Amino acid sequence: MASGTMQLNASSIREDFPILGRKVNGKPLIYLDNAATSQKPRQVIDSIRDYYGNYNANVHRGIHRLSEEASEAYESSREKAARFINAGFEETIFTKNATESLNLVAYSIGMQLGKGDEVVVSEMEHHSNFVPWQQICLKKGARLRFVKIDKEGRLDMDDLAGCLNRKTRIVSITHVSNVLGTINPVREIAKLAHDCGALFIVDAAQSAPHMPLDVRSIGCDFLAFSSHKMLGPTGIGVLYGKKELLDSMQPFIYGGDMIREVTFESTRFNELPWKFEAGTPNIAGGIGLGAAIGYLEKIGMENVFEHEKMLSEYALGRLLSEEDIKVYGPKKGRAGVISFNLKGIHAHDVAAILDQEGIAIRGGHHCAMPLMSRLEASGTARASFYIYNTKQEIDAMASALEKVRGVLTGR
Ligand code: 7TS
Repeated sequence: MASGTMQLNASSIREDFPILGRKVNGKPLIYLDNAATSQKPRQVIDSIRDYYGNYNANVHRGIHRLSEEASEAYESSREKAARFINAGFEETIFTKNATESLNLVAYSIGMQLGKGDEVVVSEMEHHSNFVPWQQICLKKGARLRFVKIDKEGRLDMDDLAGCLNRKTRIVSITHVSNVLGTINPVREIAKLAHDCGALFIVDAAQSAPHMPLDVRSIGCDFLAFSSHKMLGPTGIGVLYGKKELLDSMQPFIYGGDMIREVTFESTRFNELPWKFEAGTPNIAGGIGLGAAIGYLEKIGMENVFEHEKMLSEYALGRLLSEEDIKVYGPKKGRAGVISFNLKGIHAHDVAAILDQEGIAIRGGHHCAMPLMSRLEASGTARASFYIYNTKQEIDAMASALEKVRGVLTGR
Protein backbone atom coordinates (compact mmCIF):
# COMPACT_ATOMS: atom_id res chain seq x y z
CA MET A 1 0.00 0.00 0.00
CA ALA A 2 1.28 3.50 -0.81
CA SER A 3 2.59 5.47 2.12
CA GLY A 4 0.04 7.69 3.82
CA THR A 5 -2.87 5.48 2.81
CA MET A 6 -4.96 3.42 5.15
CA GLN A 7 -7.42 0.70 4.36
CA LEU A 8 -10.83 2.24 4.76
CA ASN A 9 -13.42 0.46 6.80
CA ALA A 10 -16.30 -0.10 4.38
CA SER A 11 -18.48 -1.81 6.98
CA SER A 12 -18.41 1.13 9.38
CA ILE A 13 -18.87 3.55 6.44
CA ARG A 14 -21.97 1.60 5.41
CA GLU A 15 -23.63 2.44 8.71
CA ASP A 16 -23.69 6.09 7.68
CA PHE A 17 -25.79 5.33 4.58
CA PRO A 18 -29.43 4.70 5.53
CA ILE A 19 -30.38 3.50 2.04
CA LEU A 20 -27.94 0.59 2.23
CA GLY A 21 -30.17 -0.97 4.87
CA ARG A 22 -33.10 -1.41 2.49
CA LYS A 23 -34.17 -4.38 0.44
CA VAL A 24 -34.91 -4.53 -3.27
CA ASN A 25 -37.05 -7.38 -4.53
CA GLY A 26 -36.71 -8.98 -1.13
CA LYS A 27 -32.88 -8.98 -1.29
CA PRO A 28 -30.44 -6.64 0.45
CA LEU A 29 -29.62 -3.76 -1.89
CA ILE A 30 -26.25 -4.01 -3.62
CA TYR A 31 -25.64 -0.64 -5.18
CA LEU A 32 -23.12 -0.76 -8.03
CA ASP A 33 -24.31 2.22 -10.09
CA ASN A 34 -22.10 4.86 -8.54
CA ALA A 35 -20.92 6.30 -11.84
CA ALA A 36 -24.53 7.40 -12.39
CA THR A 37 -24.97 8.81 -8.90
CA SER A 38 -23.70 7.96 -5.42
CA GLN A 39 -25.71 7.31 -2.28
CA LYS A 40 -25.75 9.92 0.50
CA PRO A 41 -24.53 9.58 4.07
CA ARG A 42 -26.58 10.71 7.05
CA GLN A 43 -24.17 13.64 7.53
CA VAL A 44 -25.18 15.09 4.13
CA ILE A 45 -28.88 14.41 4.59
CA ASP A 46 -28.74 16.01 8.07
CA SER A 47 -26.97 19.13 6.80
CA ILE A 48 -29.78 19.72 4.30
CA ARG A 49 -32.47 19.06 6.90
CA ASP A 50 -30.71 21.43 9.31
CA TYR A 51 -30.67 24.22 6.72
CA TYR A 52 -34.38 23.92 5.87
CA GLY A 53 -35.37 23.32 9.49
CA ASN A 54 -33.28 25.99 11.19
CA TYR A 55 -31.90 28.74 8.97
CA ASN A 56 -33.66 28.67 5.59
CA ALA A 57 -33.33 32.08 3.91
CA ASN A 58 -32.09 33.51 0.63
CA VAL A 59 -28.38 34.26 0.43
CA HIS A 60 -26.40 37.44 -0.24
CA ARG A 61 -29.33 39.82 0.19
CA GLY A 62 -30.97 39.85 3.59
CA ILE A 63 -29.48 41.87 6.40
CA HIS A 64 -31.34 39.57 8.79
CA ARG A 65 -29.85 36.82 10.87
CA LEU A 66 -31.16 33.82 8.91
CA SER A 67 -29.88 35.19 5.62
CA GLU A 68 -26.49 35.80 7.18
CA GLU A 69 -26.34 32.24 8.51
CA ALA A 70 -27.43 30.79 5.16
CA SER A 71 -24.89 32.93 3.24
CA GLU A 72 -22.16 31.93 5.66
CA ALA A 73 -22.92 28.19 5.29
CA TYR A 74 -23.26 28.40 1.50
CA GLU A 75 -20.03 30.34 1.03
CA SER A 76 -18.12 28.18 3.46
CA SER A 77 -19.08 25.21 1.27
CA ARG A 78 -17.54 27.06 -1.64
CA GLU A 79 -14.36 27.42 0.38
CA LYS A 80 -14.39 23.67 1.01
CA ALA A 81 -14.97 22.93 -2.67
CA ALA A 82 -12.12 25.26 -3.63
CA ARG A 83 -9.76 23.65 -1.13
CA PHE A 84 -10.82 20.17 -2.29
CA ILE A 85 -9.32 20.83 -5.74
CA ASN A 86 -6.70 23.39 -4.64
CA ALA A 87 -8.44 26.29 -6.40
CA GLY A 88 -9.04 29.89 -5.31
CA PHE A 89 -12.38 30.90 -3.80
CA GLU A 90 -13.14 33.28 -6.69
CA GLU A 91 -12.21 30.55 -9.19
CA THR A 92 -14.85 28.15 -7.85
CA ILE A 93 -18.23 28.65 -9.47
CA PHE A 94 -21.33 26.79 -8.39
CA THR A 95 -23.43 25.43 -11.25
CA LYS A 96 -26.20 22.87 -11.54
CA ASN A 97 -23.89 19.95 -12.44
CA ALA A 98 -20.85 19.01 -14.54
CA THR A 99 -22.99 19.34 -17.66
CA GLU A 100 -23.85 22.96 -16.90
CA SER A 101 -20.21 23.68 -16.01
CA LEU A 102 -19.07 22.37 -19.40
CA ASN A 103 -21.83 24.25 -21.22
CA LEU A 104 -20.86 27.45 -19.42
CA VAL A 105 -17.32 27.20 -20.79
CA ALA A 106 -18.46 26.05 -24.21
CA TYR A 107 -20.80 29.02 -24.61
CA SER A 108 -18.66 31.65 -23.00
CA ILE A 109 -15.33 30.63 -24.55
CA GLY A 110 -17.01 29.15 -27.60
CA MET A 111 -18.46 32.58 -28.43
CA GLN A 112 -14.89 33.64 -29.17
CA LEU A 113 -14.29 30.86 -31.72
CA GLY A 114 -14.26 31.55 -35.44
CA LYS A 115 -13.93 29.82 -38.82
CA GLY A 116 -10.77 27.74 -39.05
CA ASP A 117 -10.42 27.34 -35.28
CA GLU A 118 -10.21 23.81 -33.95
CA VAL A 119 -11.57 22.12 -30.83
CA VAL A 120 -10.27 18.73 -29.72
CA VAL A 121 -12.26 16.18 -27.69
CA SER A 122 -11.81 12.42 -27.48
CA GLU A 123 -13.79 9.41 -28.63
CA MET A 124 -14.49 8.49 -25.01
CA GLU A 125 -16.36 11.65 -23.98
CA HIS A 126 -19.69 11.65 -22.19
CA HIS A 127 -22.28 13.55 -24.26
CA SER A 128 -21.98 16.50 -21.88
CA ASN A 129 -18.39 17.08 -22.98
CA PHE A 130 -19.23 16.34 -26.59
CA VAL A 131 -22.53 17.84 -27.68
CA PRO A 132 -21.82 21.41 -26.40
CA TRP A 133 -18.56 21.51 -28.41
CA GLN A 134 -20.17 19.92 -31.45
CA GLN A 135 -22.96 22.50 -31.43
CA ILE A 136 -20.66 25.50 -30.86
CA CYS A 137 -18.37 24.32 -33.66
CA LEU A 138 -21.34 23.94 -36.01
CA LYS A 139 -22.53 27.44 -35.12
CA LYS A 140 -19.13 29.06 -35.44
CA GLY A 141 -17.76 27.13 -38.40
CA ALA A 142 -14.98 25.67 -36.25
CA ARG A 143 -13.67 22.14 -36.69
CA LEU A 144 -14.25 19.48 -34.01
CA ARG A 145 -11.57 16.78 -33.86
CA PHE A 146 -11.72 13.47 -31.98
CA VAL A 147 -8.70 11.85 -30.38
CA LYS A 148 -8.82 8.10 -30.96
CA ILE A 149 -8.67 5.44 -28.30
CA ASP A 150 -6.32 2.48 -28.66
CA LYS A 151 -7.23 -1.23 -28.49
CA GLU A 152 -7.03 -1.24 -24.71
CA GLY A 153 -9.36 1.75 -24.41
CA ARG A 154 -6.67 4.26 -23.52
CA LEU A 155 -6.30 7.64 -25.15
CA ASP A 156 -3.96 7.34 -28.14
CA MET A 157 -1.39 9.98 -27.22
CA ASP A 158 0.21 9.93 -30.70
CA ASP A 159 -3.16 10.64 -32.21
CA LEU A 160 -3.66 13.47 -29.71
CA ALA A 161 -0.34 15.01 -30.75
CA GLY A 162 -1.46 14.68 -34.38
CA CYS A 163 -4.74 16.51 -33.64
CA LEU A 164 -2.93 19.52 -32.15
CA ASN A 165 -1.65 22.44 -34.20
CA ARG A 166 -1.63 26.22 -34.11
CA LYS A 167 -5.32 26.34 -35.03
CA THR A 168 -6.27 24.39 -31.88
CA ARG A 169 -8.05 26.71 -29.45
CA ILE A 170 -9.56 24.24 -27.00
CA VAL A 171 -8.78 20.73 -25.79
CA SER A 172 -11.57 19.28 -23.62
CA ILE A 173 -11.08 15.76 -22.34
CA THR A 174 -12.44 13.59 -19.58
CA HIS A 175 -10.16 12.70 -16.67
CA VAL A 176 -11.80 9.29 -16.20
CA SER A 177 -14.02 7.52 -18.72
CA ASN A 178 -17.47 6.69 -17.37
CA VAL A 179 -17.54 3.59 -19.58
CA LEU A 180 -13.98 2.28 -19.82
CA GLY A 181 -12.63 3.35 -16.43
CA THR A 182 -9.55 4.70 -18.23
CA ILE A 183 -7.64 7.35 -16.28
CA ASN A 184 -6.29 9.87 -18.75
CA PRO A 185 -2.87 11.53 -18.21
CA VAL A 186 -4.28 15.01 -17.71
CA ARG A 187 -1.00 16.67 -16.72
CA GLU A 188 0.63 15.51 -19.92
CA ILE A 189 -2.40 16.61 -21.96
CA ALA A 190 -2.33 20.05 -20.29
CA LYS A 191 1.27 20.49 -21.36
CA LEU A 192 0.60 19.40 -24.94
CA ALA A 193 -2.44 21.69 -25.19
CA HIS A 194 -0.58 24.68 -23.77
CA ASP A 195 2.44 24.07 -26.01
CA CYS A 196 0.21 24.79 -28.99
CA GLY A 197 -1.52 27.73 -27.32
CA ALA A 198 -4.83 26.00 -26.59
CA LEU A 199 -6.89 25.98 -23.40
CA PHE A 200 -7.33 22.69 -21.57
CA ILE A 201 -10.63 21.74 -19.97
CA VAL A 202 -10.97 18.67 -17.75
CA ASP A 203 -14.25 16.84 -17.30
CA ALA A 204 -13.70 15.58 -13.74
CA ALA A 205 -17.22 14.17 -13.21
CA GLN A 206 -15.77 10.67 -12.72
CA SER A 207 -12.51 11.63 -11.02
CA ALA A 208 -13.38 14.29 -8.41
CA PRO A 209 -15.43 11.77 -6.37
CA HIS A 210 -12.73 9.11 -6.43
CA MET A 211 -9.19 10.48 -6.23
CA PRO A 212 -7.19 13.46 -4.97
CA LEU A 213 -7.44 16.36 -7.42
CA ASP A 214 -5.26 19.43 -7.69
CA VAL A 215 -6.03 21.87 -10.49
CA ARG A 216 -2.64 23.59 -10.09
CA SER A 217 -0.70 20.38 -10.39
CA ILE A 218 -2.81 19.27 -13.39
CA GLY A 219 -2.26 22.70 -14.92
CA CYS A 220 -5.75 22.82 -16.49
CA ASP A 221 -7.61 26.02 -17.35
CA PHE A 222 -11.07 24.72 -16.41
CA LEU A 223 -12.36 21.67 -14.56
CA ALA A 224 -15.94 20.49 -14.08
CA PHE A 225 -17.63 18.10 -11.65
CA SER A 226 -20.99 17.23 -10.03
CA SER A 227 -21.86 16.96 -6.35
CA HIS A 228 -24.28 14.06 -6.72
CA LYS A 229 -21.58 11.59 -7.78
CA MET A 230 -19.53 12.35 -4.64
CA LEU A 231 -22.03 11.78 -1.83
CA GLY A 232 -23.63 15.23 -2.22
CA PRO A 233 -27.10 16.21 -3.40
CA THR A 234 -28.24 16.59 -6.99
CA GLY A 235 -28.63 20.02 -8.58
CA ILE A 236 -25.24 21.41 -7.66
CA GLY A 237 -21.90 21.21 -9.44
CA VAL A 238 -18.65 23.07 -9.71
CA LEU A 239 -16.74 24.82 -12.45
CA TYR A 240 -13.16 25.73 -11.68
CA GLY A 241 -11.63 28.33 -13.99
CA LYS A 242 -8.36 30.25 -13.90
CA LYS A 243 -9.11 33.71 -12.54
CA GLU A 244 -7.71 35.65 -15.51
CA LEU A 245 -9.79 33.58 -17.92
CA LEU A 246 -12.99 33.91 -15.90
CA ASP A 247 -12.38 37.66 -15.69
CA SER A 248 -12.20 37.87 -19.46
CA MET A 249 -15.36 35.83 -20.08
CA GLN A 250 -18.93 36.97 -20.60
CA PRO A 251 -21.48 35.56 -18.16
CA PHE A 252 -23.59 32.70 -19.45
CA ILE A 253 -26.84 33.59 -17.68
CA TYR A 254 -28.04 37.06 -16.65
CA GLY A 255 -30.21 38.15 -13.73
CA GLY A 256 -30.11 38.85 -10.03
CA ASP A 257 -27.04 38.30 -7.85
CA MET A 258 -24.61 38.40 -10.78
CA ILE A 259 -24.72 42.20 -11.09
CA ARG A 260 -22.94 45.07 -9.39
CA GLU A 261 -25.02 47.90 -10.84
CA VAL A 262 -27.84 48.08 -13.38
CA THR A 263 -29.02 51.20 -15.19
CA PHE A 264 -31.55 51.55 -18.01
CA GLU A 265 -28.66 51.57 -20.44
CA SER A 266 -26.17 49.03 -19.16
CA THR A 267 -25.05 46.58 -16.46
CA ARG A 268 -21.84 46.18 -14.51
CA PHE A 269 -21.34 42.58 -13.48
CA ASN A 270 -20.55 41.29 -10.01
CA GLU A 271 -17.07 40.11 -9.15
CA LEU A 272 -15.99 36.48 -9.30
CA PRO A 273 -17.33 33.94 -8.59
CA TRP A 274 -20.85 35.46 -8.43
CA LYS A 275 -20.59 36.96 -11.92
CA PHE A 276 -21.49 33.49 -13.25
CA GLU A 277 -24.23 32.70 -10.74
CA ALA A 278 -27.47 34.40 -11.76
CA GLY A 279 -30.60 34.00 -9.65
CA THR A 280 -31.21 32.29 -6.34
CA PRO A 281 -28.73 29.44 -6.20
CA ASN A 282 -29.19 25.89 -4.92
CA ILE A 283 -28.44 26.87 -1.32
CA ALA A 284 -29.35 23.55 0.27
CA GLY A 285 -27.36 21.79 -2.47
CA GLY A 286 -24.26 23.88 -1.79
CA ILE A 287 -24.54 23.19 1.93
CA GLY A 288 -24.97 19.46 1.26
CA LEU A 289 -21.95 19.43 -1.04
CA GLY A 290 -19.89 21.03 1.74
CA ALA A 291 -20.94 18.22 4.09
CA ALA A 292 -20.07 15.61 1.43
CA ILE A 293 -16.60 17.08 0.96
CA GLY A 294 -16.11 17.10 4.73
CA TYR A 295 -17.08 13.41 4.82
CA LEU A 296 -14.72 12.45 1.98
CA GLU A 297 -11.83 14.45 3.43
CA LYS A 298 -12.20 12.65 6.74
CA ILE A 299 -11.71 9.34 4.92
CA GLY A 300 -8.96 10.78 2.73
CA MET A 301 -9.11 10.78 -1.06
CA GLU A 302 -6.00 8.57 -1.34
CA ASN A 303 -7.81 5.95 0.74
CA VAL A 304 -10.93 6.29 -1.41
CA PHE A 305 -8.83 5.69 -4.51
CA GLU A 306 -6.99 2.69 -3.04
CA HIS A 307 -10.25 1.06 -1.92
CA GLU A 308 -11.78 1.36 -5.37
CA LYS A 309 -8.59 0.15 -7.02
CA MET A 310 -8.71 -2.94 -4.84
CA LEU A 311 -12.38 -3.52 -5.74
CA SER A 312 -11.89 -3.01 -9.45
CA GLU A 313 -8.88 -5.36 -9.54
CA TYR A 314 -10.92 -7.95 -7.70
CA ALA A 315 -13.92 -7.53 -10.02
CA LEU A 316 -11.73 -7.62 -13.12
CA GLY A 317 -10.13 -10.82 -11.88
CA ARG A 318 -13.56 -12.42 -11.52
CA LEU A 319 -15.02 -11.16 -14.81
CA LEU A 320 -11.94 -11.84 -16.94
CA SER A 321 -11.86 -15.44 -15.80
CA GLU A 322 -15.20 -16.05 -17.52
CA GLU A 323 -14.87 -16.98 -21.17
CA ASP A 324 -18.20 -15.57 -22.28
CA ILE A 325 -17.61 -12.11 -20.76
CA LYS A 326 -16.03 -9.29 -22.70
CA VAL A 327 -14.61 -6.56 -20.50
CA TYR A 328 -14.01 -3.13 -22.02
CA GLY A 329 -11.19 -0.78 -21.10
CA PRO A 330 -7.66 -1.21 -19.72
CA LYS A 331 -6.86 -4.29 -17.68
CA LYS A 332 -4.64 -2.31 -15.29
CA GLY A 333 -4.27 1.19 -13.84
CA ARG A 334 -7.91 2.09 -14.08
CA ALA A 335 -10.73 3.53 -12.02
CA GLY A 336 -13.61 1.66 -10.38
CA VAL A 337 -15.90 1.56 -13.41
CA ILE A 338 -16.19 -1.73 -15.28
CA SER A 339 -18.16 -2.19 -18.47
CA PHE A 340 -18.77 -5.65 -19.83
CA ASN A 341 -21.02 -7.75 -22.01
CA LEU A 342 -22.09 -11.35 -21.75
CA LYS A 343 -21.91 -13.10 -25.08
CA GLY A 344 -25.24 -13.06 -26.87
CA ILE A 345 -27.08 -11.22 -24.07
CA HIS A 346 -28.24 -7.61 -24.21
CA ALA A 347 -26.88 -5.33 -21.47
CA HIS A 348 -30.42 -4.28 -20.52
CA ASP A 349 -31.34 -7.90 -19.85
CA VAL A 350 -28.28 -8.32 -17.63
CA ALA A 351 -29.25 -5.21 -15.65
CA ALA A 352 -32.89 -6.32 -15.38
CA ILE A 353 -32.05 -9.79 -14.05
CA LEU A 354 -29.49 -8.39 -11.60
CA ASP A 355 -32.19 -6.02 -10.37
CA GLN A 356 -34.32 -9.01 -9.44
CA GLU A 357 -31.44 -10.00 -7.17
CA GLY A 358 -31.36 -6.54 -5.57
CA ILE A 359 -28.23 -5.57 -7.51
CA ALA A 360 -28.22 -2.15 -9.19
CA ILE A 361 -25.94 -1.80 -12.20
CA ARG A 362 -26.49 0.22 -15.36
CA GLY A 363 -27.03 -1.17 -18.84
CA GLY A 364 -27.01 0.96 -21.98
CA HIS A 365 -24.92 3.47 -23.86
CA HIS A 366 -24.02 5.51 -20.76
CA CYS A 367 -24.46 8.82 -22.61
CA ALA A 368 -21.45 7.99 -24.75
CA MET A 369 -22.97 6.97 -28.09
CA PRO A 370 -19.94 7.88 -30.22
CA LEU A 371 -17.82 5.63 -27.96
CA MET A 372 -20.35 2.81 -28.30
CA SER A 373 -20.07 2.99 -32.07
CA ARG A 374 -16.26 2.94 -31.73
CA LEU A 375 -16.54 -0.17 -29.51
CA GLU A 376 -19.07 -1.66 -31.95
CA ALA A 377 -21.47 -2.29 -29.07
CA SER A 378 -25.09 -1.18 -28.76
CA GLY A 379 -24.50 -0.88 -25.03
CA THR A 380 -22.67 -2.40 -22.08
CA ALA A 381 -23.49 -3.57 -18.60
CA ARG A 382 -21.59 -1.41 -16.12
CA ALA A 383 -20.69 -1.90 -12.48
CA SER A 384 -19.18 1.08 -10.69
CA PHE A 385 -17.89 1.21 -7.14
CA TYR A 386 -17.59 3.58 -4.22
CA ILE A 387 -16.43 3.71 -0.62
CA TYR A 388 -19.24 1.53 0.75
CA ASN A 389 -18.84 -1.35 -1.69
CA THR A 390 -17.24 -4.63 -0.70
CA LYS A 391 -15.68 -7.73 -2.29
CA GLN A 392 -18.70 -9.71 -1.06
CA GLU A 393 -20.95 -7.53 -3.20
CA ILE A 394 -18.78 -8.26 -6.22
CA ASP A 395 -19.05 -11.97 -5.44
CA ALA A 396 -22.82 -11.57 -5.29
CA MET A 397 -22.78 -9.87 -8.70
CA ALA A 398 -20.68 -12.69 -10.15
CA SER A 399 -23.13 -15.31 -8.81
CA ALA A 400 -26.05 -13.31 -10.19
CA LEU A 401 -24.39 -13.35 -13.61
CA GLU A 402 -24.58 -17.15 -13.44
CA LYS A 403 -28.29 -16.73 -13.03
CA VAL A 404 -28.41 -14.40 -16.06
CA ARG A 405 -26.78 -17.11 -18.15
CA GLY A 406 -29.15 -19.72 -16.79
CA VAL A 407 -32.28 -17.68 -17.47
CA LEU A 408 -31.33 -16.36 -20.88
CA THR A 409 -29.22 -19.02 -22.55
CA GLY A 410 -29.68 -22.15 -20.48
CA ARG A 411 -25.83 -22.17 -20.18
N1 7TS B 1 -18.96 13.66 -17.63
C1 7TS B 1 -18.82 12.38 -17.33
C2 7TS B 1 -17.51 11.69 -17.59
C3 7TS B 1 -19.88 11.68 -16.74
O1 7TS B 1 -19.73 10.40 -16.44
C4 7TS B 1 -21.10 12.36 -16.51
C5 7TS B 1 -22.30 11.66 -15.95
C6 7TS B 1 -21.18 13.71 -16.83
C7 7TS B 1 -20.09 14.33 -17.39
C8 7TS B 1 -22.41 14.52 -16.58
O2 7TS B 1 -22.67 14.63 -15.24
P1 7TS B 1 -24.03 15.35 -14.76
O3 7TS B 1 -23.97 15.27 -13.28
O4 7TS B 1 -23.96 16.73 -15.28
O5 7TS B 1 -25.14 14.56 -15.36
N2 7TS B 1 -22.32 10.28 -16.15
C9 7TS B 1 -23.34 9.44 -15.93
C10 7TS B 1 -23.23 8.08 -16.13
O6 7TS B 1 -22.20 7.51 -16.48
N3 7TS B 1 -24.40 7.48 -15.84
O7 7TS B 1 -25.27 8.45 -15.48
C11 7TS B 1 -24.63 9.66 -15.54
